[in-house]
This record gives sequence, structure tokens and C-alpha cells, in this order.
Amino acid sequence: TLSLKERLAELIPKEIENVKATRAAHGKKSFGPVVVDQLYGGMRGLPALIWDGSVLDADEGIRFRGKTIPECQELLPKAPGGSEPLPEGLFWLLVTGEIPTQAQVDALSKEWAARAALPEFVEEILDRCPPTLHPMSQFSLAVTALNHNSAFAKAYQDGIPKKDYWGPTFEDSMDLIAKLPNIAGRIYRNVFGTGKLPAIDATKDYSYNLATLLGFGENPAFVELMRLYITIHSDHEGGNVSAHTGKLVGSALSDPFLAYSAALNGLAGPLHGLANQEVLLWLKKMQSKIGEEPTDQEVKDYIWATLKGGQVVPGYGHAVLRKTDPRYTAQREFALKHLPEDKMFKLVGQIYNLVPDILLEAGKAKNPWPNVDAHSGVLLTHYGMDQMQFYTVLFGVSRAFGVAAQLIWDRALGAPLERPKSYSTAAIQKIFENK
Ligand code: FCX
Repeated sequence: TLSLKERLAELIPKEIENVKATRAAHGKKSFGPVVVDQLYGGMRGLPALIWDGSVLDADEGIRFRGKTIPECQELLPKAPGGSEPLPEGLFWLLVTGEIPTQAQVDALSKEWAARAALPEFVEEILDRCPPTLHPMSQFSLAVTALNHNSAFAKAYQDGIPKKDYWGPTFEDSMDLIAKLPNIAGRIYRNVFGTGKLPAIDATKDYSYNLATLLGFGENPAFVELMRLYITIHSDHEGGNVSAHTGKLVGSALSDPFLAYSAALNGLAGPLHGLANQEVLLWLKKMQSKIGEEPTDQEVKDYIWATLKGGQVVPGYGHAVLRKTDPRYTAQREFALKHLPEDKMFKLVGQIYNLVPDILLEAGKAKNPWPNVDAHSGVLLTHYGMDQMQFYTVLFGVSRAFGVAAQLIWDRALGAPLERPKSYSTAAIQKIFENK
């Protein structure tokens, strides 16, 4: 079948049985002890969620349905003449666990183009935002407002039975993803005054349309960058702030628009998605202070000054990863292919050679290596998108893929309301009084 929904309908009964069997075999087994420090320590390492689209290994990095980023680059269908994977294919993979055919991917491109238009009142909301309102806040507002036409919210009001929840959740998820380029393009053009938004081209792929709406569609290298960018930012297992927020809010049966706008508000934090903006700000400040081609010593001094000023080095460290993020490596390879002489790319490479030793010497960060955000802004800047306040919006377009795929499965598998247990410090002291 060319239809993702039809394929999903075939897979759901099998997966319900698979989960049943897994729970029957392992449901009462322990993952090991929970220690009190995990409650105070942001729940690091606490096994707490099911997330099927991807699993993150501390050393190896992300695998989407078992496939590494280089494997996805090799196996997923490409655009004619392109060499990066089409994010349509990644979405198919996240939802089904299967590598789609070119025809299946083309059908998704068409379907998303057909669903791309925004309700007029959402366009008006965006047009009324002051350009000083951060693009991420505008993004979240627009996605929240899409709830107006939610198929799930309506079906729930009409009394849809639980086993059918996934159908309207799928419809909303497809609408959500399809409408993001128009939202992103409108915000970009409104805030940075770069002219009127063109129409979606129903014969082209998602990334081409996104690039065109942003005003960069004429540049095939930028379109390829969007394909890579959306593929690698899409999903990073379930515990990160944006993914977990989407899943948590969805568990209250808030529809995918409400769930994803909540996720976006988490992505907008500087320790998470906003780090890509912070990296560029940091690099620009560095360049204005020590020049475009500084010596290693000048860069080292600047990094130390950042740390001594009580700030984090943006783009470095990770709550799970303990090696260089393969999403960083994929972007570095893209840069080596397309912009090896770019001064800021060279600076990013120079920083890569210096930061890890300094973070190790400073002695706090558990992971001194770069994450995805250390590299993305340099690529965008190279092609002329130098408005760093916008960068997290692109991350947000991509992360919808992973969150939506899991929301569909959560509703298909009847995932319950999330409600972990919390304790006060007084309660913890009482529990362990005599132990
Ligand atoms: N620069 C300076 N100090 C750092 C650091 C960095 N890049 N990374 C971690 N540390 C510090 C922490 O601030 C913490 O200090 P504290 O004890 O005084 O509070 C200490 O090292 C231990 O933190 P650690 O356990 O290594 O890291 P966490 O799991 O708590 O946090 C993040 C992980 C990603 C938040 C942290 O490494 C950081 O702040 N990095 C910079 C921001 C960033 O790049 N975020 C993007 C991450 C990601 F890829 C994404 O979500 O997009």
C-alpha cells in the first residue's frame, strides 16, 4: 500500500499482541533499584517510558528504529538528484519500523502538501504577533491554535471508543507536520521582513517546500541541508524535555496540537533546543572579541572566560550521550562536503579540538563532547540564514516527527495517563528515618 494509515492499521493488532507478550514475559521484572539521588537529580537513568521510534545509546548515539544516522542516509529514499534522505521516509520508518519505497515516500510528500494550508485565523494570529515576540513563542501559539480543527478533540466529544483513538490522532499528526512549513515560513517572513510567503508546490517534497517558504528554495544545497536537518533532529528517544512533554500532555488525551505546542515550549529552553541559538550567539561574540581566525590560545582563553563567568559552553555536554553526538558528525560531514572553506565552520572545528579537554579539566561536565546544537547554526548561517533567534523553530519542525509518531502509537496501544509519584524532602527523611 502507498498509504501510511493503511499500513499502520495492519501493524497495530500485531503490536498490541507483541506488547501483551512482552508484559506477560517481563512485566514483573525489576530494572534495578531507584536511589533517592535520582529524584533530586532530574531522574537521570530512571527507566520510566516506552518510546518506540528511537533509542539512544550513551556511546553510539541515536538509532531510529534500530538504524544509525549513516544507515538512514544510505537506506532511505532521496529526492531526484539529491543525496540526503527525505524526512518523509524517516517518518514512515519512525511510525512503522520499515524502510519505505520511493513511491510510499512520494505519496507522503503529496499528502503533506495537500494538508499544508493554515486556517485563516491562525495566519492572523501570527501576523498580529509583534516581531519582538520570540519565534518559538509564536510557533507554540500557532500550534496551540490548530487545536481548533482537531479531529481527535472532535471525535472524543462525539464519544469515539478507546480502540479507535489512533485514527483521529493520526489525522491530527499528519495535519500538524504538514502545516509546520507554513507556520515556520510565516514567522520567518513576518519577523525578519523577507517578503510575501509563496504557495506550497504540491509536486515537491516537504523540505523543498519548507526551504521555499523560508526564501531559500532556489539553493539546492540549502534544500539538501533541510532534508538532513529534519531527519537528524526528528527524534532522540523519549526522555528529553520536548519528547517527554509531548507524550505526557498527550497522555491526558490532549490532542496532538496541544501536546506538541507544550513540547515546543520545552524545546524553547536554553539547555535544550534553544542551545542552537545560544551557540551562534556565543560564536558571534567570540568572533567580535578575538576575530574570525583566532589562535588556539585566544579560543581557549575565551572558553575559560565563559566557564569562569558561570555560564555553560553551549552545544557541549549531554544528559545521556558520553561521546561525540553522531548528529554533530553528520553535520560536520555535510560541511566538509559543501562548505569546507567557511570561516565559521573552521572555527567550530577548532573549538571541537579545544573544548573537550577544557571541560574535562574544569571537572564538572559528565560529557565534554559536542551535541547536535554545536553545529547546526553554522550551516544555516553559511547559506544566509543568520537570524539565530529562528534556529530553534527549525528544530521544532523536525521534532514534531518523533513526537507525532509516538503519540499515534500511544493512542493505538492505549497508553495510560502518566502519573509518577512525587515526594517531599520531609517525606523522604521520614521514610528513611531508621534505615
Ligand atoms: N559547559 C559548562 N558546564 C557544563 C556543561 C557545559 N557544556 N555541561 C554540563 N556542565 C555542568 C553542568 O552545568 C553541571 O554543573 P553544576 O553541577 O554546577 O550544576 C555539571 O556540569 C554536571 O552536569 P552533567 O551531569 O554533565 O549534565 P546534565 O545532564 O545535568 O545536563 C546539559 C546536560 C545538556 C543540560 C548540559 O550538558 C548543558 O548545559 N550543556 C550546554 C547546553 C546545551 O548544549 N544543551 C543542548 C543539549 C541537547 F543536545 C539538546 O537538547 O538540544
